[in-house]
Amino acid sequence: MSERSPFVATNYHPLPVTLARGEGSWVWDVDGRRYLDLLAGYSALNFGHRHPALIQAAKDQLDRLTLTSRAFNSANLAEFCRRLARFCGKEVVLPMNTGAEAVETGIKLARKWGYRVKGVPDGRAEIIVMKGNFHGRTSTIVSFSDDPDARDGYGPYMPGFVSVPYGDVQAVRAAITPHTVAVLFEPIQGEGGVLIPPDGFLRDLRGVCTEHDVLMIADEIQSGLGRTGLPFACDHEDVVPDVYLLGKALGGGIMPVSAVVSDASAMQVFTPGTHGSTFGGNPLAAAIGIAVLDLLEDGEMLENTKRLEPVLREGLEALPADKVTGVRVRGLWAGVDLADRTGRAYSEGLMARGVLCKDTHGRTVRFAPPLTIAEEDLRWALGELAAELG
Ligand code: IF1
Repeated sequence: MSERSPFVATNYHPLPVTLARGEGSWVWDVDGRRYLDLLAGYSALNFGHRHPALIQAAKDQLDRLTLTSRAFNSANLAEFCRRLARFCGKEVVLPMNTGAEAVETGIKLARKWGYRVKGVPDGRAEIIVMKGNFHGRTSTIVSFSDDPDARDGYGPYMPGFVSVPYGDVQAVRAAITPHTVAVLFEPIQGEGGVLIPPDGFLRDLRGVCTEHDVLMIADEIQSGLGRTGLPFACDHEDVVPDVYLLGKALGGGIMPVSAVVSDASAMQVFTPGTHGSTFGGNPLAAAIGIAVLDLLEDGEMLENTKRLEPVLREGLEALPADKVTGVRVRGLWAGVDLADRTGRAYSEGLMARGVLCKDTHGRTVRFAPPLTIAEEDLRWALGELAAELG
């Protein structure tokens, strides 16, 4: 039961598996076969499938109120924003839905801040981005992608972005002009293959942004909310960006919930009517978001991630050296470069063994299990990874 349907648009090429049920780190296909989910919805399922506390929070809210629109206040929006701001060490939260919307909101914030606060001449704002980035699929965002699949055929492209090599702070410095309003970056590049920048990059970038009065905008949509064993990937260098972009796991794997989080000095550029969303910050999203923050603040999730990181690393580093040319691990997030096959072929082989993961860019495969994964399940999967390499 895995045929393609002619009714489903062909913008994806999924593995030939059709899932019907999930619980924790495991999913079942329509024939009842069980798989360990080592992709976890690209980190949207950081707490696993149907975490009981998240499902309960959603069910309770479904029985009260689901949507108000922002034309009216809802009881738990303020609480969600207060909790998320505190979690981020920031002052103000602007809720949206998808990651791409959070990125778009960050771009709008940076431009308007540039014109209204920094004094950049209207229409001239520049934003520095990194080569190999992935920030979403809108026509503006793909304008500064260098992945031909994501970008080609969608012009005319949005101007105002300057791209520099990832992890190269000198290149950032050289690209800054009086019109630069922001640097938008992923603290770890997910689609790039879980690329970790050189030590000190985040700290140096923080310094450059402060020195030149440029907003440091961290896209923590995939890297944040526990994936790396700390609340944010920026925490690994004790760096606090000016703006956090959050999504994926914020919705608990139940629905899209994203947010832009910053201090009031930047966020105040948004006045009534200048930005918004029908669904952003809706009561159901807020209830789930609060339950997600409860889980993150409880600490158990981060503990499990830190405890299992060495298990994942040692398991991947023990894979045969003639079959694996690169291994990158941070928290429960890994990219593995293969010598003799594509990531796709390897993912298909692993699927047949009951392990689900996803390729990226040809010979790379990435793993991002739920942060709740049991050690024995992870160890079993690592055995299958090795066996599949032969
Ligand atoms: C697809 C990748 C992952 C993201 C970062 C913003 C967004 C994403 C750092 C946009 C989204 C996705 C979306 C999904 C595949 C995927 C992905 F391979 F493309 F890079 F996760 F690794 N910033 N990532 O990673 O968030 O609007 O989707 O909610 O587009 O096929 P979104």
